[in-house]
Amino acid sequence: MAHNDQIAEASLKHPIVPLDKGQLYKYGTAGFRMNADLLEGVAFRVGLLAALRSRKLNSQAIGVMITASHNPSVDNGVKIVDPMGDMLEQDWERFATALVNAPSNEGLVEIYNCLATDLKIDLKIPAKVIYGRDTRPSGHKLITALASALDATNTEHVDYKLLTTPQLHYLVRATNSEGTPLSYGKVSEVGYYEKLASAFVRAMKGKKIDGTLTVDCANGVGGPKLHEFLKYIPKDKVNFDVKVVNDDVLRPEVLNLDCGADFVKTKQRAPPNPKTQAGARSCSYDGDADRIIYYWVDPETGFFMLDGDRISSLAASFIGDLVESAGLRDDIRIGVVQTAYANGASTNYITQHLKLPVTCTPTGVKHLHHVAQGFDIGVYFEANGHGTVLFSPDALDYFRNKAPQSPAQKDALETLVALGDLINQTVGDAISDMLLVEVILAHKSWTLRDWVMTYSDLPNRLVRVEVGNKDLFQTTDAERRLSSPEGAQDEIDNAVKKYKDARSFARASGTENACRVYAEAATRSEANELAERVARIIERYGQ
Ligand code: G16
Repeated sequence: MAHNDQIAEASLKHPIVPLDKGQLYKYGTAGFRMNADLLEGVAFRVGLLAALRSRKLNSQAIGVMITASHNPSVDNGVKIVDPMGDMLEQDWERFATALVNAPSNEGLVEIYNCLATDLKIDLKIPAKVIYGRDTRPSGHKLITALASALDATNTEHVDYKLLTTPQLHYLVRATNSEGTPLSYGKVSEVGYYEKLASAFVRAMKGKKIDGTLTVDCANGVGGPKLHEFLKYIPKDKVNFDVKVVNDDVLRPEVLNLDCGADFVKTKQRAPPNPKTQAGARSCSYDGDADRIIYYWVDPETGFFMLDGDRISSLAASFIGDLVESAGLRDDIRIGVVQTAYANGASTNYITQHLKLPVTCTPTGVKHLHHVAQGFDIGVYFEANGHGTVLFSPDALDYFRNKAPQSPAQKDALETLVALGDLINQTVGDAISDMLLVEVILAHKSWTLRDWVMTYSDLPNRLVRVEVGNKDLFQTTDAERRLSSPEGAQDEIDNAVKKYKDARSFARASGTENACRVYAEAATRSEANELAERVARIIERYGQ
């Protein structure tokens, strides 16, 4: 069989580290993610799978992103991107797991060949893999391991070096659609900036942005990339005043440290450094710039946060109005996708006020994306700020080709077309989502305070709980209930009953070695108390 000796030889240089207590490596919420010291062999083996996947899909380019996103800098991660720029097809996650957990070199070659035979993959046809990494120093070593697997399998590969995660997703789709009628844009980082900048200008339609936006880049790759992107906005067309903070990528230890979207969302406060000026319109990205949270500190009432649920309802409402103005309400089906973390008030607002259907999926944009694809316009956001809006090719065609009956209709159709280019269609993208929010606020002449006024969030609290073995915790009902360990869900139910308008659930994180507990209740103190109670239950069952 092809490549056997090369794989065996190269694999010796990038060995897999056995995990404690016979545990297995798992393809989690966003690929393999853990302490970077454990990942060299994983990156090599993911390279083998990416090559197989490319050959299975008639030599289309597959992406591999090296990032641990919101995790601390000692961690890293490896995830695979499918040809349209979406996440690896879920069926293939178990193949990735099988390859990565192969116990020996011989076992690895055997599983590789078995997969090729079972999946009817012709190992002689060309394969292509493109990849990028965030700013973590461990990224170099992992890229070397990945490239070594690609060389061993005679796979063409392109190293795009430092990228945000959504930029790699863009490049994968652009590569595979190049020269076709569905071309997604130029196959380069510059192509990404040009596409967003041009769509931003068109979507703004001459509207003015009010004041400065402060962007906290979590000291991650979003910092240099945002600086770069801003150069592409024509100042004479849009006056977008951005102050970039927490953009230090030279000291790895400060990545995601007391800043960034995850910090703001979980701590429900602004990053302490630099001090957020009262009233300043602010947002935070995460370490690989695929999540965004808006906020401001009110001089009188304190901190206000506009998270993924808020962006979702803002986008759904604005796009719904445009569809209405374009006279397409009966032709275009809009749907919203959330997870169990969505604030109950946002779900009520979307279903009752916007009159749009809401679907709940398990955590992980890979789940939300899939459901959103079932609509003409699918709006999906996780509360943590990770999400996007998908326009079906038919909907985009419709917007482009419908003959407007009035100036208002023409305006709405043009804005919809521009949004189709502005919003990253492959995955949640902090830069693109930020531009979307800025466009909407400018069109509505809204401040963040106006945006907050649309509805009141139910007080909520998210707690991270360290447990001995997070795999004990299995869920059902889109992660809203625990199916094991036995008895844990009954105890959570009993705790919830003690509070008014309350809800709580627990699940194992797919990106960290911990469980997460979410609680919502009528008052802040009750939400805090309930979250602590449920956290104690999880601690006890997780020992
Ligand atoms: C990843 C996923 C998100 C998910 C988050 C947290 O985000 O892409 O969809 O919400 O992990 O997942 P978990 O609760 O399982 O740890 P990121 O930004 O870290 O890649």
